Amino acid sequence: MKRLFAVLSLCAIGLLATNCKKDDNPSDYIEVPLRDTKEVYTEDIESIEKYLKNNYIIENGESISFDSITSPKYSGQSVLADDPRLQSVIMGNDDYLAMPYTNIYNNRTYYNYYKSADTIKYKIYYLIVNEGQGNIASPIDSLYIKRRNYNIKNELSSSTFNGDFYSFPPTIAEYNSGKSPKRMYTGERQVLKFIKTATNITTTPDGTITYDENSAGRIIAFIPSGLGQFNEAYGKIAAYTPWITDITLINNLERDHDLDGIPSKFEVKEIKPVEELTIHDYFSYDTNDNAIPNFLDIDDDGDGISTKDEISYKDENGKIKYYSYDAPELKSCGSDIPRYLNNTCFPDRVNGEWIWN
Ligand SMILES: [Ca+2]
Ligand SMILES: [Ca+2]
Ligand SMILES: [Ca+2]
Repeated sequence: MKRLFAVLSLCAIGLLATNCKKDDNPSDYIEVPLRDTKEVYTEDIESIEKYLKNNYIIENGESISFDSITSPKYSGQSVLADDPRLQSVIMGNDDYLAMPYTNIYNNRTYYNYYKSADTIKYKIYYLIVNEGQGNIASPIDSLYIKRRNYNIKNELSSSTFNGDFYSFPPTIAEYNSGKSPKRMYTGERQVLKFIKTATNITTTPDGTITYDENSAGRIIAFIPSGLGQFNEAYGKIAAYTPWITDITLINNLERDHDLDGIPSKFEVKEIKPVEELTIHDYFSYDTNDNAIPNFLDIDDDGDGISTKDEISYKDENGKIKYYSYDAPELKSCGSDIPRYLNNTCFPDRVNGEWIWN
């Protein structure tokens, strides 16, 4: 990840000219020059294609592993490259880093976000083991998955046998709770659009998730390091090497990332009835052009009145309630644009309360 968001590091901001090395203090962090993204990708895709010609999949019910044709166990099985399920797709690097922070003056949480500078078009080979029968998850849903990752020597690097919960980006609620949800690499997240969640998902009081076992989508993908760890080794996956991921998608959870009362799925540029929404549809939708996309922005039109206040009203008992994002009441300024997206439509403040005329 370091490469993708180098702009964040002290190195990139202040010390680039000296390659982050300060001679007066030998304990200072020394940044190793990163390798060229394109050069690494060329190597990675070559390794993946070679891997696919020289390895085979072993499927034994739920259990899946990989082995080489040079292994003593090999007995003529077809290699992955000849598996009729093998497909490929070209993908950009759609990684984003969204970092919430709390403004000490008003104690509110805001986000900064950074987009990857990588422009390479990556080829991802993948194999759908099970399409799944539940939902297609949106790119910003939180996900409950099982995952096993391998290096291209078929060594298991990490495994979430019982499933794990991942958020992208982390929500304000998660941030405030002090928990840091796990984050999937972009290459893994992007291939999940090819499969669906499970059905009949229930959570028992002790937090165990149950679902119809055969209904969960499962995909295996062969991912170049540029869409993942790149220069940082983890587990048995070395820096600058591709990896194999075997993901079972169990559940998706829609979020309200900025807690402004509007579910993130409605804070998006356009509804594309045929095509699935992409991550860019969310991150590029920024009504007030303040470099914070609406789904992460607590004041979407930038008029100084938070979206949550703009959609609120008092019921007959004086209790504060909230209109739905598309309620006709929000078109109170005679425009079709709801008032939380219209910076020319704002209320008067009378005795500490917002009064809409
Ligand atoms: Ca929201
Ligand atoms: Ca918002
Ligand atoms: Ca506003």
